Amino acid sequence: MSSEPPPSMRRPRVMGIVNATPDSFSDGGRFLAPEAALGHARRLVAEGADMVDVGAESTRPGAGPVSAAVEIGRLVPLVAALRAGHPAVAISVDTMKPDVARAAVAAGATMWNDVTALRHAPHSLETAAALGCDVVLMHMRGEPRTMQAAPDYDDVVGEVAAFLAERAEAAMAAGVARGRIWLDPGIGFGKHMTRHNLPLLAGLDRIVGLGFPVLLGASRKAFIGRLSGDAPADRRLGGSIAAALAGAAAGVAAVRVHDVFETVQALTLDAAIRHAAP
Ligand code: HH2
Repeated sequence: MSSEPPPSMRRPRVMGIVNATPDSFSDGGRFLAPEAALGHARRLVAEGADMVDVGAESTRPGAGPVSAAVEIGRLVPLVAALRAGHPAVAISVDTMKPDVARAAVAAGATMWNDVTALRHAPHSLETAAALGCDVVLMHMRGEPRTMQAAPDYDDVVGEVAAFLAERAEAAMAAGVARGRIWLDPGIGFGKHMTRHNLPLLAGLDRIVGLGFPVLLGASRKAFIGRLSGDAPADRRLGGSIAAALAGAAAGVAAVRVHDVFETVQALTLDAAIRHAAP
């Protein structure tokens, strides 16, 4: 008998977040020390993470920039140790710098998660093609420092979808294999808390309809706090799970989350209930 679950039991993969940064919005400073970051990554794998996303530069609005050398110094030992201990886990590196992506892939990362959709450096596109790893192209309006200054759209879902389709074309034209490309609507990146993030979550099926695997990152983001009495980042688990379930209903391929155990549980139950439907 095949161990592959039936289609109705399939759930999005869960990507656990490891921020080796002093200033990330929900866990800044907790995992900056190399042992703390590695311990956290191992815990996420033990809790059921299918993928781990490691980052060393916060994209929080107003966060300070980090040099490539500092990012590489934080990420490479972490990726190498994680790869050595967990040969099967997918390791994603959250960076906008091609030199950092190259060093992380050499150390064992399998995915480049770029919040600028390969627009940050002139050689981003060709580096992604040369590395041959999976690549996440995320939508962002503006740049992290200024992106939350009055973002405006006529049709947020249509504009995000058009941007992602254009970036996928650009990546393929530069030599990135179609099968390596993931898309991400960039919840919270140059989006009004509720006027843009909520329609994007409601319209995820249109992003999925572009024909690439979609990654959704809504975990603990500010719009969840805004909708729940300004709850702080560590009290946004319920809303984060609601967003992950919306992603599952729309057919996203993976969700990027801080709370791996609880998200795996929710998505597994969701899939099991749909499978049991008479
Ligand atoms: N969100 C954050 C960072 N990277 N990458 C993708 N592909 N999608 C996202 O939604 C996304 C991302 C922001 O969250 P976090 O890593 O928790 O915080 P910070 O950027 O402050 O490190």
